Amino acid sequence: MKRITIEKDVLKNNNDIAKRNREFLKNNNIFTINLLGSPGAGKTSVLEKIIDNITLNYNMAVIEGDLYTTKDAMRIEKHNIDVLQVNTGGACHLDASMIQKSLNYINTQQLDFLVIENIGNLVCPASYDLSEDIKVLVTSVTEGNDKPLKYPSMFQRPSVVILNKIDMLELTDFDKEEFYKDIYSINRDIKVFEISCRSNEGIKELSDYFINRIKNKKSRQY
Ligand SMILES: Nc1nc2c(ncn2[C@@H]2O[C@H](COP(=O)(O)OP(=O)(O)O)[C@@H](O)[C@H]2O)c(=O)[nH]1
Ligand SMILES: [Mg+2]
Repeated sequence: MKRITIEKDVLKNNNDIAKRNREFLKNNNIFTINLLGSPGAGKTSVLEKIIDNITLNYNMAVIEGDLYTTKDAMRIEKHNIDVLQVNTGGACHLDASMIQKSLNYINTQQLDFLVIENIGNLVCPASYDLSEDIKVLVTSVTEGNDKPLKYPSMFQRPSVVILNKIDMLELTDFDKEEFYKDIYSINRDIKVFEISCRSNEGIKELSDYFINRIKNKKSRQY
């Protein structure tokens, strides 16, 4: 029987490019996150909330992944930071070669913090290394607390989970106890921030966390 394993080859190629990007980002001390989550979880809203806190002292840029539109990039642009829209034309995730190209269009000279908002999807983006320092997953109470066990690879790899729309908790049957039990059963070291982009709960703590990570990267303590 003839057989080829395409996914492995694709991922190896991706990892090779990601390695080169990572070297560049490391040499320039740019703390980079890969922001993941389902459509509507609040990825762009979280960015809109933290940008002002971060840019008080640091330079930030955003790569916005989307299938076809520039809607998210237009939201970020209003905050006067460097933003680049990457349209995948239907592909369900970003890959390292897209980031490699994007880096040519971003002013990386004085850049401290790079956010890559991935395509909204709880499956494919988990496998692709985009040369980030950490993966950050945004999930929200309106999605239900069963997502960690239903999409374990999405919860296994991130260092940080943002539980968004906490303002809606009372309106849903979201079971926090079960959620925490499930995510820690998948990833014991995961850090969780409960936030609301509506009431601003937890936004300061989340911003401070990123600021600390930016500082550590600059002093090369990772
Ligand atoms: N009630 C509530 N709505 C939110 C919150 N965060 C985002 N939303 C809404 O959720 C929808 C999707 O948000 P968006 O940031 O576009 O999600 P993305 O697709 O993950 O980037 C928008 O209508 C937001 O206004 C929140 O904390 N509370
Ligand atoms: Mg978005």
